[in-house]
Amino acid sequence: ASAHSKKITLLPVPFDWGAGRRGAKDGPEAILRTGLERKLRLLRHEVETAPALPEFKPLSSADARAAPHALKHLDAVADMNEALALQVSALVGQRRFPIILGGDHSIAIGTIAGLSAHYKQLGVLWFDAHSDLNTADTSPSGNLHGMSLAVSLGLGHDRLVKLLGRCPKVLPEHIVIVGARDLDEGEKQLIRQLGIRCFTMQDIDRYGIGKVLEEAARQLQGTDGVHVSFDIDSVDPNEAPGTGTPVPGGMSYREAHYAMELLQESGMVTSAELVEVNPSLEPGQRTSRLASGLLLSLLGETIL
Ligand code: HAR
Ligand code: MN
Ligand code: MN
Ligand code: MN
Repeated sequence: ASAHSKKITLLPVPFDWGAGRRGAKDGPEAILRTGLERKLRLLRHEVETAPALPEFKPLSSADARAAPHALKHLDAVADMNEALALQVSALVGQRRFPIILGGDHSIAIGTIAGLSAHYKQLGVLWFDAHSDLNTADTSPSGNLHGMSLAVSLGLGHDRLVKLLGRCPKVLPEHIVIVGARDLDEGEKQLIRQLGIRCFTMQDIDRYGIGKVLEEAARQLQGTDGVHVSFDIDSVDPNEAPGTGTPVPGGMSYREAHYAMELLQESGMVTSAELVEVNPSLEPGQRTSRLASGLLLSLLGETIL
């Protein structure tokens, strides 16, 4: 095995109660069907696919009452993330490189909680059309996948921010958002107030994705681990139509791949997750293939 070979564990998380519409729970299976495990082995990594996280569902009675609630399906989201955090923490403890396959973006709560048990200065690179920085007070939807980054900063319901004890899991100066183009008013205020580094699509237009990633890496100097949380809706809907909240004007196919290629070269990434692939929203496999391809670029696949 080469010097860069990793012990990778693919962890499927078939969960979509954090999103406004169902279907992302079938994302992990669709991504795995592309042959991701086999292709990662061709890159000389040691790879295992863990059993999928069990399905966590809202109790039907609680579900019925959930509609007016500002935090939809809180119990299911909290229970799932607690189980996920324990698994991710165990994997890092075994010196494995976790790749979490979602699932909607609320799973980042558990992933980051698990990582933060080992990385005291965790850096988070958040690729997303959105910033997922809402709280119960600012969320226009009550959907918890729009709040996961805020929760990781310690802002949100007690059951979520205190997972595994430590709060907050990550500091504002150790977060970089890339690809944003749909931010709610409360999210914009929080970004300014906390000074969070947020590279919007305009920044990518102006400076190019290469320069943006260079700046992102500079921002994350001094962290002891870097997690890539990749929401597939950061990519343009023409390339990634199979996702629940598509927003026009996203990263191109090559911009997204080049970002992953640069991160591979930097050697700074210690974990990754790929979320919001919803196979029910497209007839083919375009989006799951893209998702798989991006992870392969991040783990060392090159064109030549
Ligand atoms: N900002 C909106 C909300 O909070 C929509 C965000 C949810 N969509 C995502 N997250 N895919 O990145 O409801
Ligand atoms: Mn997201
Ligand atoms: Mn998003
Ligand atoms: Mn620092």
